[in-house]
Amino acid sequence: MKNVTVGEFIVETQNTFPGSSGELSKILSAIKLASKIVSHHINKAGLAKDILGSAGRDNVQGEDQQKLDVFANDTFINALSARGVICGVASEENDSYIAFDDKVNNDAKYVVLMDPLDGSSNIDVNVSVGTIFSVFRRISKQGSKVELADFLQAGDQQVAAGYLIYGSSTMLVYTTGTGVNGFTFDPGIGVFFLSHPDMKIPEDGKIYSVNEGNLAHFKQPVKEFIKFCQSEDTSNQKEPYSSRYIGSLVADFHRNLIKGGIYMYPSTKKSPNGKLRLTYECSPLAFLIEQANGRAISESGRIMDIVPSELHERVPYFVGSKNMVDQLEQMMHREDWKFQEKN
Ligand code: P6P
Repeated sequence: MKNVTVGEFIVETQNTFPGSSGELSKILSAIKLASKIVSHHINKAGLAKDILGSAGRDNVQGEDQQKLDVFANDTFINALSARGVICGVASEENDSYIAFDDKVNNDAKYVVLMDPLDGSSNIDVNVSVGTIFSVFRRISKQGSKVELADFLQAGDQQVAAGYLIYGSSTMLVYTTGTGVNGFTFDPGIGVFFLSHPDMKIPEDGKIYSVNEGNLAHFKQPVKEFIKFCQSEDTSNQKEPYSSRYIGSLVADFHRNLIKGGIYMYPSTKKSPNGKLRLTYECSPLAFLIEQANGRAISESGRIMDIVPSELHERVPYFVGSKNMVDQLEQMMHREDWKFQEKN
């Protein structure tokens, strides 16, 4: 499919999405619209001082909310509430979920969870940032107000997931469960074109992404795996892997998806359950990576099997090339290093 826009692609693949009357296209058109607005503001952030820096308050994570975080959050929420296909949204920036409690939206079948601007502290230093989103079919009664349970479903119940990366170009990468496709935004005509059809992560990789400043606090299997990544073994033609970590999950994830590699955010002393949030960071990226023949695990097993206990639950996170995640998982299960079961 040459020069296919994401809109044309959705129509051509609509039958893969559980929902007949174009719900996916309406959900993704809301996301597309919001992402174009956010991308435009990010790209001029260096010029317009009024949207740089802190919004002067903390979010539910206790993290200093950047002005663009707030702007991105509002932009995506407004776009998603305007099409009558979403009955509620949960966001990293909001303590609780937001119910779109009106007749039209209460009749909607889907909910969206999102991190509207992950890695936003990197904007001031011009590092790529991203938006991560996850779509579930509601489990509460259609026609009623959305409920918390709609947002606390295991990752393998997702019907769609994806991310925007606002980098040297803006890209939309998403899945509806039949593979992963990437679309690059052409700002000249305001359209996303299919640029990365049927994305698959290489089974092996030679890149590991982790904040090695926390090494002292990692559990033994993680330390051993990192030591393996750094090792040289001429008899097995093993050379040291490259360490690539830019402190922006979507950017690290996107590079590893294309080149192969593993991203790790293990439990640390400061973040005993890891730093990343299960519902709107780890689960959607886990759906994508499994659709691209990769793997995503926590210290207690497959990410997509975990049923969230609360919206902002954090989990240790290891995601990327199948063989690299397999190797780390084998190390985790060695008897002498049995991880303490999550209590
Ligand atoms: P650290 C950004 O705040 C983020 O959530 C991810 O995008 C990124 O990978 C990670 O945290 C960086 O965390 O503790 O290494 O600075």
